Amino acid sequence: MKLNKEIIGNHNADLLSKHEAKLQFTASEVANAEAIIEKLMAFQIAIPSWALGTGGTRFGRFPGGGEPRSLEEKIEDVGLLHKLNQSSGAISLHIPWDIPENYQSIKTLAGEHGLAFDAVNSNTFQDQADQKHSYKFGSLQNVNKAIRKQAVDHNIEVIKHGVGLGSKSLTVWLSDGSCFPGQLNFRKAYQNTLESLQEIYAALPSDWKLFLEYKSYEPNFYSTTVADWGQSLSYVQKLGDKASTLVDLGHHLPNANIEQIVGLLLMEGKLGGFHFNDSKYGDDDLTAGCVKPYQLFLIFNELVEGMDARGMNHAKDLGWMIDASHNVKDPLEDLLQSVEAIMLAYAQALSVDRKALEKAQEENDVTKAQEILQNAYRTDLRALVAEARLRTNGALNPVELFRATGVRNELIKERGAVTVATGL
Ligand code: LRH
Ligand code: MN
Repeated sequence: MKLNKEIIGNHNADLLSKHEAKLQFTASEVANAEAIIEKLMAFQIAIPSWALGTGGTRFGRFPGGGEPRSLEEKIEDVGLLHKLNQSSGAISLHIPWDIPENYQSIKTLAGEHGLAFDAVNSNTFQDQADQKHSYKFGSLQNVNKAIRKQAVDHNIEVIKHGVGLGSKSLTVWLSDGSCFPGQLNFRKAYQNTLESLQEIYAALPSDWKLFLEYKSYEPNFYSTTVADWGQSLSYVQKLGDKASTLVDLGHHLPNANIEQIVGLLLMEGKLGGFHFNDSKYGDDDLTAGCVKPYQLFLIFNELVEGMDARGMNHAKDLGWMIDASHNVKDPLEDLLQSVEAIMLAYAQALSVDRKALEKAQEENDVTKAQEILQNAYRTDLRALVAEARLRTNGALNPVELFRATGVRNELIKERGAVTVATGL
């Protein structure tokens, strides 16, 4: 399905006058509109290869049709998202769901779509058909050394695939833990996991990073061996400079203050990246910003403040990735909305008057500090995000154009109504 420059150009021409009126008004509301647009144009968010099909739960899965049947078709779908919003310039693969058979042809295809390869993800939370040992009782934590070795070898295999594709980071999420009190010796599980991670760390190329993703529960429901930011930080501080913590927004216990966690991990120099999504209850993997948009803004507020305090490059120095699962929506529409919500939260955080906020904080002027943040959040900056797309030949309204061009119907004609994409 080729969405070409002409189709996007005609779409933008129809919306241009209304856009320019909104842009002019927004620019009058915000001191640094131009600088914000520049930052947005440089900001790229990686799309998870495992979220291009319909997700499901143990209670059911309702496939929508036209789903990608191969890694090549997944790259085409991410290429299509990137053509629409010019902010999805990378894909994050999950092994073995997306093993690249031929690195060169996959790299060439990704290049044709303007895509890079972000972090590669290992998978020691499922047993593969040809696997010698089961991960039923964990992988890197397992009491059985042969099972730990199998999991370490898998992660080293994943690094190899990443090197072949030009990726520069490995994300390790461990479902390891226990379901009942007494089942696990927490100290031994930690030691086994650390030793195993040290073997994986030793296999990292010199210019690579290792992201250790924590999660409070599921699939284990009593303890998780990398359960929260403190435990992840404890591991990555022992591993070394190439290791840092990955924050998946859905992996926290209810009411956790994620923006504070982000601020402190940045301060420690151990924040590696994100899996953006949203949730109301557990690891719901919903569209970013769809339930707690103010929290997403507050997270970016900590990111802008903390990254500027360390002189970090916003676009390059952290891993910006989505991790979502789509049970009732078109996966591509859902991902377009997630990118939009993330770009908007970033734009709002960039519009915060940092000097005024710092002054209010130093004077304990709580109301003033709150007013500064809430004004930024309550100022509609969608025209700046749209302008960044327009200047990079993206669509002014990606979801509207996706629908208007009937992309999903085209994909169903091309791929069939009952196709299942590998992933969750
Ligand atoms: C675990 C997780 C992890 C992935 C998986 C697909 O919940 O967030 O990042 O490996 O989802
Ligand atoms: Mn995740």
